[in-house]
Amino acid sequence: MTLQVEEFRKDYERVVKGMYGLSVEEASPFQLYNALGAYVKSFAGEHWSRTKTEYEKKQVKQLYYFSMEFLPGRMLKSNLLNLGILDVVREGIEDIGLDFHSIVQAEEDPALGNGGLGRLASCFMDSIASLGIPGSGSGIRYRYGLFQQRFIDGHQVEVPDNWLRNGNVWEVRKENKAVNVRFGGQVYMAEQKGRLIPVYENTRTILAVPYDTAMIGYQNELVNNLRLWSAEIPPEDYVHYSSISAQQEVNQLTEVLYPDDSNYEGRILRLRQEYFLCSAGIQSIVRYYKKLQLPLTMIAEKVAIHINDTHPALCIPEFIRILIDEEQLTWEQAWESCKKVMSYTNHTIMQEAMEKWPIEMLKAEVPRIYQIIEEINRRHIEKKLPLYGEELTYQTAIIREGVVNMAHMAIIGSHSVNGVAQLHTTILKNEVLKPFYEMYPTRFNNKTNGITQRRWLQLANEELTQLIDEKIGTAWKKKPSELTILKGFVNEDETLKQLEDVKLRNKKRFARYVKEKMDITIDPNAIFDVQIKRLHAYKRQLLNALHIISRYLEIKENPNAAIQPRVFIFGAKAAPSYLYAKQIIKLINAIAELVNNDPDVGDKLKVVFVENYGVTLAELIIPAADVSEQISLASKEASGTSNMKLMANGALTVATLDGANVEIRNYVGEENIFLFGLTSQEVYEYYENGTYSSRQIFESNPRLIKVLNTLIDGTIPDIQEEGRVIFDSLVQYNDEYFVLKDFEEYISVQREVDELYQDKQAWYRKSLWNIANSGPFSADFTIMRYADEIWKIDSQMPEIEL
Ligand code: 26M
Repeated sequence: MTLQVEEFRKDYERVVKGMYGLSVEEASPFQLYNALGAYVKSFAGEHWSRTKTEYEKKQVKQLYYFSMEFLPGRMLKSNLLNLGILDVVREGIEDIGLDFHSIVQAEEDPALGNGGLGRLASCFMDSIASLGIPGSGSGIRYRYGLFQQRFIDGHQVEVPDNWLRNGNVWEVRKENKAVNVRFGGQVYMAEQKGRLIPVYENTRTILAVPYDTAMIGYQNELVNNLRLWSAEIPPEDYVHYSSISAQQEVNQLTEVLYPDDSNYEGRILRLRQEYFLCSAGIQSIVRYYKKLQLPLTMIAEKVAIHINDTHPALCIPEFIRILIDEEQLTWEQAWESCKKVMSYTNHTIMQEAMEKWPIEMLKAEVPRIYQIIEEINRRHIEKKLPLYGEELTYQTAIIREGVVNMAHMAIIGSHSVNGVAQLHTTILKNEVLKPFYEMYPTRFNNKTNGITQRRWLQLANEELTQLIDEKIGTAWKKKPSELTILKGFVNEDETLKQLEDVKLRNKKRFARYVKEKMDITIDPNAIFDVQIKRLHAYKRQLLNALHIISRYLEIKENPNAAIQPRVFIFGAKAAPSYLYAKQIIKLINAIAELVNNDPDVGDKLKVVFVENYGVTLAELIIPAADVSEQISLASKEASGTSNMKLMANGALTVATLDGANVEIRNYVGEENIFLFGLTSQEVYEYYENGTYSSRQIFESNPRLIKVLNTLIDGTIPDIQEEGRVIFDSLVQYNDEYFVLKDFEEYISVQREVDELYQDKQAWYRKSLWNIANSGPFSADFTIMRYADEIWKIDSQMPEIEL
């Protein structure tokens, strides 16, 4: 069925009139957006219901991807693209005389995630639908998303993100699919008909209401589901909710996303959120499975549950609870099914991010779940002790020193544990999870992350997409491996020039944004150097900042020297409670203030720290990037995904050998990436022999002395406190992330970047080479491997070939 422009126009005008009683000329951009959204939803509705019916009729095995975070970005354009009607709709809108762009911009960007992990979940949802894999997402419908970031005097200030203020056209409330989730109280076991069943007292019941959003496959007529749960007071239970405080507790539950992606704090509300998602999600899965009229002992043949980091790891005991308490399976039956059904992805080796819940908290909030965890732990120890001895067994215990170690539970209760890049998986096996690897060697596997080129190339960079189409045709859109055909063009001057033109136009577009929003003028002919990711010490935005200071000092010392102009672009939110990260934001903003207003500097150096970085801004920045900063301390960044997005858009990578930078290096070759810094092995060696002395490096490097002194000598305005704290962290407290150690090599590799940029042809040859090698980082590949090797789920599109 192909949509005609004329037909669309008529339909759309009717929808606008029907919804608002207005003509398209009278309607506001938001109204026009909302009406278009409603139109798109009804357009997809047919496929949505057909997909669901098909899955049910064929009784296909289904995946449930549990994640506390999803970061889908604006959905209008991606839905239009995937439905194959983007061009027709855009043309129709413009024929009417409306501005398509302003309609697109009227959509809120749902920030229901912190960063990499949440965005990965959304890339995966797009790939799962596009590959025809029966699968749905399971998450929380936070009333407020990740805070919006403002800068006041260069300091981060957080503003609540009221994203649902004007409603959400994509969601469908499914009140009839609501389930009850029980919290608190006491539980004891009583005998009934020869079985032990739990008896609950004084529990509070909260209603979990699902809101479904269509996950539309790429031009394949397939529509999956993203189910987000919202907490409500159960209507029949008003007696328990007469007090204001009881009502508030319910409303609080799904009120706001926890904004910390690096530092775990054992907050009771967070625990409730996690259990709420797990219980609602698992109940809904079991209810669906029972509709199929198959024995519960065979559930693993129809259901795969994936837990995105440990945040939804309570799926494991909740699954056991439902099967034994409510469905009367034996422990052994439930446990065997559980392991077959569950799989787990680890996203971090940072110790401070590991979830460990105090026993007392679990007992108080989810007493029955705690009993089950105890039993899992008891059986684990009982079974492994004779096989592995005390030390190893103790190291793998779920319950230890008063806390429940969620990663341990996730590994023991599932059949697959995967890391998110080769190096990360190796470190998990050999260091962080070594005892588990000894115990369960076959459970461990790698699934290097990926990105969806649909959003990050086709939608974000239409001009590059068009250029690629002209060169190699359009098959790469369904078969990302075909991007390698571009390798045949690296010696074609015309192609390189066209690539340069595309990049320049994208840079101009971003420059307009910067001018309008920040009133900073940046020269599109300068190198656009981009670091976009959450602010964290291990990601070393500070190293980038020190490089900028170093360049600034060079310019000041020698104002007339010819130097390659560069614009340093940052986008980063800091967790509200992460003081050091906020101090680095203030530092970078202060450097920007200094540098951008110094007449000696002019266009040679500019610093732009965009406010409120998120998916929408990423879509604007990434196509405009020349340089991709991937400079985490080796071993610390599990994978990174902005590295892949930037590469696919033709940026050259400045990188340590960390996370998926290793795979990027392997594909593009050493000559097409700027590597520097310690290797992860060297980092581990320093840990072992404890010989790192940042002070020694500082004192023996005159450039470092000059650069670091600007933090404390008043050169940089208004950073008395921050400058001192940061200086001390580097010199006094031995520089936890080896910034000083890697500084000199970083500076020198950046000089190579400048040199290469003098030769545009050489530069764009490498740029095109990077684009040509970005195919393997398609999330479609990643998901194929998850589906084949972990979930054992087939695509509904047998002909598919990537
Ligand atoms: C934990 C407990 C309480 C509150 C919040 C959290 C929490 C939330 C998000 C902890 C970690 C969170 O995210 C971590 C994350 O984004 N990790 C990144 O995952 C990406 C996808 O695999 C990788 O590419 C990044 O390297 C990794 O840092």
